[in-house]
Amino acid sequence: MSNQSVIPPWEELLEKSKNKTNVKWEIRAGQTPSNVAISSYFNCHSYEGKPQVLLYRDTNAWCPFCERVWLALEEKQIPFEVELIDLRNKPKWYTDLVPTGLVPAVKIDGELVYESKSILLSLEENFTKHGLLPEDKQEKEIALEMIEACEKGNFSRAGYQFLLGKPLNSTIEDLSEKELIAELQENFETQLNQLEKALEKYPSDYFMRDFGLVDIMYIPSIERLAANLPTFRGYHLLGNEKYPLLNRWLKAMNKRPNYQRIKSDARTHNLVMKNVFKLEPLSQELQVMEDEQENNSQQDRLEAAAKLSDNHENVVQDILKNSGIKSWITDENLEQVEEYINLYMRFLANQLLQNYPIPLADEQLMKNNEIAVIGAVSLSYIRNRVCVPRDLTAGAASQFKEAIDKILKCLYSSAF
Ligand SMILES: N[C@@H](CCC(=O)N[C@@H](CS)C(=O)NCC(=O)O)C(=O)O
Repeated sequence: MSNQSVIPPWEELLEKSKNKTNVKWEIRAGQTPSNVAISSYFNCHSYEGKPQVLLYRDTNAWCPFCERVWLALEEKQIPFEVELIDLRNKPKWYTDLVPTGLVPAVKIDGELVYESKSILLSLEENFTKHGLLPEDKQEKEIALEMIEACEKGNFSRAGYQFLLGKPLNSTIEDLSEKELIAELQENFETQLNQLEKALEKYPSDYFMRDFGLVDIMYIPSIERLAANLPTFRGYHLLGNEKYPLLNRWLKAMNKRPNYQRIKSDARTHNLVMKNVFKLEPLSQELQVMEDEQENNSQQDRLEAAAKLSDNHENVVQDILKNSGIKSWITDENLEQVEEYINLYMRFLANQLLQNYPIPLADEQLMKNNEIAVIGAVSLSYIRNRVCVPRDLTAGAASQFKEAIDKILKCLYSSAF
């Protein structure tokens, strides 16, 4: 094939992108997910021996409680290993180990700690560097009270009751659906007002004088509600003028590189709600308002290019197996189709790397209908499949989708 001149081989794509990206991951051949993020501590420090911390978290990285611990570990620059637990099929050794059977759990120097709040406090105790609690005694007391209040769950309970449109524990009888939603909205707004008041206390963007555990406790539920409420309830937290300090806080959180690295995106949160929790979106358009990504598009593109290059074998097999392509090809042309999928993935990795205004590929790839249809299906499939931050960080995923859209646009205008 003559495309070699236009699209570099995988080795070159990987070399060009991997060395320049700040994100590190581990490839897990034959497993799901096929790549997993590793402690960013390893990016900047050489480390010998076993890290002191082992984090048990959910396979998909959807768990809000795991997100707390993951963020704290990154903010405190603690090197850690990760063991993924499949929540739909929890291994017996895990339920034997952890009394609640829930994630997250950690081992710190071999000692088990579980429950996200206890883990956060235990990390503070064991790793004093990059402290996440105020040094001042009185302020520390206030922070601990706020952590307790968050742990009690009144805020997230009110948010999820409003999102789901039903009280979780009690029943409010004799109300029409409209009245019930109005009541649940009022409950939630009472909680939001309390957060707004709490954010007023210190002259900073955060709950306390500096970023810390209180912010870490709250961010996973607020991140999810900010994504889900517009889509499933038509209610916006982002940009809501009633909550300027909460919006300022979210902006400040989004500026933190460690948070950018571990957060999910609105699209993934909405897909989880729709597909796993079977919530009906208000419109076909799932994503109503995307939260802010810190603009670091070159780094994000490099991450996406590098992960795709490193993981291309798994990606190609995933497309072949799950995109539907297999149902309309024969055994005789399987190898050829696999080669084309591979080529389109290289085309995508190269586009991410080069950021061409008009994606550059061999004529055959763009203009031959039979070949282009393989590209269109493959690209559309992985565009919709990407799960944040399981497969890519939020910023990298948005660059990934942007590059795919550019290629698809060219494919449709030249081939079909
Ligand atoms: N209070 C716990 C809650 C942890 C939790 O509910 N984890 C969920 C995942 S989001 C879980 O492990 N679910 C599995 C199950 O219920 O069996 C904490 O803060 O760590």
